[in-house]
Amino acid sequence: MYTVYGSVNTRALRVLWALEEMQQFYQYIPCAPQSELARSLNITGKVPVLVDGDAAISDSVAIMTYLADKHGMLTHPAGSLARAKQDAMTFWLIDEFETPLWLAAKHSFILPPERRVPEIKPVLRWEFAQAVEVLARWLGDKPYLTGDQMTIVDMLAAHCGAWATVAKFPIENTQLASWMTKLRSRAAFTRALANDLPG
Ligand SMILES: N[C@@H](CCC(=O)N[C@@H](CS)C(=O)NCC(=O)O)C(=O)O
Repeated sequence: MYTVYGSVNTRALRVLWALEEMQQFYQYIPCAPQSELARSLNITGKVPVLVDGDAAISDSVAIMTYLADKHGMLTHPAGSLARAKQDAMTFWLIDEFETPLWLAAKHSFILPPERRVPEIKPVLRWEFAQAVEVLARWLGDKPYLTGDQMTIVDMLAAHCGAWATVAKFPIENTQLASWMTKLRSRAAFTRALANDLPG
């Protein structure tokens, strides 16, 4: 049985979504970043954390990759060329698509107020818009980023798309935006989100 620590308004949502897609049993424990609990599980105090047996694994992408490899789902096999391309896309998404969103969050509400530089935000919006266009070209007319098969890289992109909406970073490419919305309309995503509903 897996245990996920975090909350659906953090990158933990990616992990919950992956577990739902893979139809794995898990326990969900709400855990705020930098709480005592988060620090006891992860030296950085960040969430999400996945506990599997005696091991606590940090980093949403590391966790998704671990689960995908372990269950042989939502990934191309490790060691294949298709996987190398999937991984290249994953790292690009983190570098270029997620980073402007993360920096905007840092300079809005995460860094100590005296360290925030609000003037950076227009540059981050511009960088994000560039990345949107690259991602749209990468997707092209394919059903998924790596071809016909949905993988964790599609989920990562769609999760960042939801984050962008909340952060008011527009995804002006309508084809890409509707592709992301379709991914997020999957039943597994809805079930993952429901983890934080009352009752
Ligand atoms: N690369 C990590 C980033 C984790 C991360 O920064 N999580 C945020 C919540 S989404 C957090 O814990 N922030 C608190 C902090 O940075 O101190 C991942 O993908 O899990």
